[in-house]
Order: sequence, then structure tokens, then C-alpha cells
Amino acid sequence: DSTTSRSESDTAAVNGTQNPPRTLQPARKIALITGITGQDGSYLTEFLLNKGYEVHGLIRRSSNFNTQRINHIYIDPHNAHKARMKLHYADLTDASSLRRWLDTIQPDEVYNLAAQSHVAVSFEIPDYTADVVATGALRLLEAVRSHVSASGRSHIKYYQAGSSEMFGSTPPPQSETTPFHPRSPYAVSKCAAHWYTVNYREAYGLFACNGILFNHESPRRGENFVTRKITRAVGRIKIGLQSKLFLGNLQASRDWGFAGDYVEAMWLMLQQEKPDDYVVATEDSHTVEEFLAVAFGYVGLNWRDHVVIDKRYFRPAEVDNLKGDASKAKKVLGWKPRVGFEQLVKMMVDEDIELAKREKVLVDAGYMDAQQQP
Ligand code: NDP
Ligand code: GDR
Repeated sequence: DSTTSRSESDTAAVNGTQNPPRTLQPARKIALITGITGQDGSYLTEFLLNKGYEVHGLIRRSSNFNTQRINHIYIDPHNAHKARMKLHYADLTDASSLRRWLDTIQPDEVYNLAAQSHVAVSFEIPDYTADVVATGALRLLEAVRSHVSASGRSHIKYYQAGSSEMFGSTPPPQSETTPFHPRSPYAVSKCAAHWYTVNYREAYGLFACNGILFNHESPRRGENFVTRKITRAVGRIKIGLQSKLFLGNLQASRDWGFAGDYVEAMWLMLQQEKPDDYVVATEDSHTVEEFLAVAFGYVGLNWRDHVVIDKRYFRPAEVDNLKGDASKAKKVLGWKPRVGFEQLVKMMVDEDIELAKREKVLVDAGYMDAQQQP
């Protein structure tokens, strides 16, 4: 029953046409996650399922299945007694779909993780980025507000995935009181989403929290973010599938943590008596070059033999230096990161070496070109 890929009939169930979403004990807490197919969505789903939640995820329509990160926890919804994660089609650009699923699912907690989350890409598609990241958050907040108003379910809690990118060019250390100076359409949109969330809290008394999360990575990180781009290349270079890695600015510093640690902070924010905003960070910062040195050095390679600077990866405006001050989250939430920088890099390289080995088998058998990545 615990399938890893979906069939045509599953798609109908995903679409909500077969099973009513609420099939389990009413006492179970119910979470609704947008962006469930992303890096954080997958870790948060695992975390909440372990806590006994029923988890509903909104996924957007794609011409290919986009559920690779959650396939390992997917159980066919026809098996109603076992399936505690349910997926439904919706989109942050489609307000009616958001309201409809809120009314149907009646969640206790809503996590808004969906976004066009790539900073460099936001310069290419600024209008769409604002529509999803800024107005999308507003649509969801408004759907929650009107759902509460119609149903009286005022205990519902909302989490907004804010970003250290909002601090932009304001120098570190950055805390909840640091002024925002965003440097990209993505970051400006995240600032709008942040203030919409504060406004709905103040205007309507909604239990709404902003998590201001610094960069967090994992073996599930999208392959065009710099950490995963590097560890994928390290794996493939080590196994002999590629020789060069093209990158942009190596001098930017980021406060990189492990995504698995950060989703716990999201949940903790919604378990407090009062809604508030929190910075979540490791308080340790490294340059892209330092990341390269650790990642290549770990497998006995010198990054300078492989990295080529390509101007196309420089951004019209850069964020040079991010390093968080997470003392409030530590004090109030009792949260702290478990995985440090070197451990994180090695975890990602280890996984990507294994992935490259599997690719090599396909290449050697003639099923895949070395240049091609499945
Ligand atoms: P990902 O890019 O991995 O995931 C983004 C998710 O949003 C995916 O599930 C994606 O769906 C979904 N999505 C995109 N557009 C839409 C849309 N129009 N409607 C509905 N869903 C949509 O991001 P992360 O998991 O890394 O990040 C989660 C959130 O946290 C994002 O909002 C991000 O901006 C924010 N954030 C992330 C940080 C990080 O370091 N990872 C740090 C600070 C904030 P699909 O799979 O179909 O593409
Ligand atoms: P960021 O992450 O912009 O911090 O946003 P990213 O990994 O894309 O960039 C980090 C830094 O690396 C530099 N860089 C490159 N970046 C990419 N993607 N590709 C390259 O080839 C490359 N070469 C150098 C960048 O210029 C930058 O300085 C991430 C996202 O997850 C956001 O959604 C989130 O809000 C923030 O983290 C916190």
C-alpha cells in the first residue's frame, strides 16, 4: 500500500474527488501545508506525522509529478485508515481554491511555505514572484480570516515562511528588531508577506506568526541553490560524471543550517500562548568559498581545479552578509540547531556521492548520457 509513485486513480484521490479529507479520529490535530512538495514541506510533514497530526498538503498542477520529496511518506488515500497525509490541488494564485480547502479540511494549523523561492529567478519573473510570494500570502491570510469569520473556528493558527533575505543589505547580526532592506523582488515580496501577517494579527486578532528563517539546506535542497549545486557537482566530479562547476559570487556569506532542525521551530511558534515573530538561525556564517573548500576537501578534491566563474550567476543586487541572532527563539521557544556547518556539508556530500553512483550505473549501461541528470 505504501506506494512510491502514483497511478491515474491516485490522481483522482489527490484531486479530492474520491475521499473526504477527514477520515480519522476527530481528536487528531490537523495541519494544512502550502508548499508541501518543497524541501521544508517534506521535513515539516515528517515532523508533524511523527507528532500524530493529520497533514493536508496543497500541491499545484504540474505536467510531471512534483511529489518526489514526499513519495516516501505517501500512502494511497484509498487506504483511509493508514493515510494521514492527503494532497489536494490548489495554487497560491487561486484564492477560491485556498478558501475551499480551508472550509473542507478545517485545519488547526496552517503553514504557508509555498513560494517562488529562488532569489536570482525573481529578477527574471518579478511580477509572478510578487503574485505568489506577496499576494499569495495575502490571499491565504484572507481565506483564513473569512473562514474563521464564517465558521467561528478562531483557534486556527497561521505560520508565514519569512526569510533572512528581508534584511538584505542591513549588516549582521540580524535579529527581530533589525530593519529590513530587501535586495530582490523575492525579498521585497517576502517583506510584504511579513507585514500582511503582522497586519492580520493586529487587525483581526488572528494567531499569525512570522518565522524569519536564515538559509537552511539538506540533501533535499533544490539543485539550483548554491549549496546543493556544489554538493551535486562534488558527487558527480568524484564519480567521474563531470569535471567543471560554474558559479557566480563566491564571497557572499550565509548562515546555513539544516532544514530538519528549522521545521521544528516553525511548529514551536504555533504552540506558544501568543503569536509573535522569530529569527531562526545557527548564528554561524560562512562564505560560498568556505562551503566549496569543505565540500571538495571532504572527498580529497581541490575546488580550484574545478570551479569556473560565470557572470550569468551574479545578481543585479547581492546580499553580502547574513548572520542571525536567534536568542529570542532560543529563549522563548527553547529551540536550538542540532546540525552544525561541517556536519551539514558532509551530510549533503555523502548523499550526493550515492546519487552520483546510481547515475553512473545508468550511464555505464547506456541508459543515460553523463551530461544528463534525471
Ligand atoms: P522550495 O522552493 O523547495 O519549495 C517551494 C514550494 O512552493 C514547492 O512546494 C512549490 O511547488 C510551491 N509553490 C511554488 N509556487 C506555488 C504556487 N503558485 N502555488 C502553490 N505552491 C507553490 O522552498 P523551501 O522548501 O526551501 O522553502 C519553503 C519556504 O520558506 C519558501 O516560502 C521559501 O521562500 C521560504 N524560505 C526558505 C529558506 C531556505 O533556506 N530554504 C529560508 C527562508 C525562507 P512545486 O514543488 O510544484 O515547485
Ligand atoms: P539565497 O540562496 O539567495 O541565499 O536564497 P542561494 O543558494 O541561491 O544563493 C546563496 C549565495 O550564493 C551565491 N551564488 C550562487 N547562487 C546560486 N543559486 N547559484 C550559483 O551558481 C551561485 N554562485 C554564487 C548567490 O549569489 C548568493 O549570494 C535562499 C533561498 O532558499 C530563499 O528562498 C531564502 O529565503 C533564502 O535562502 C534565505
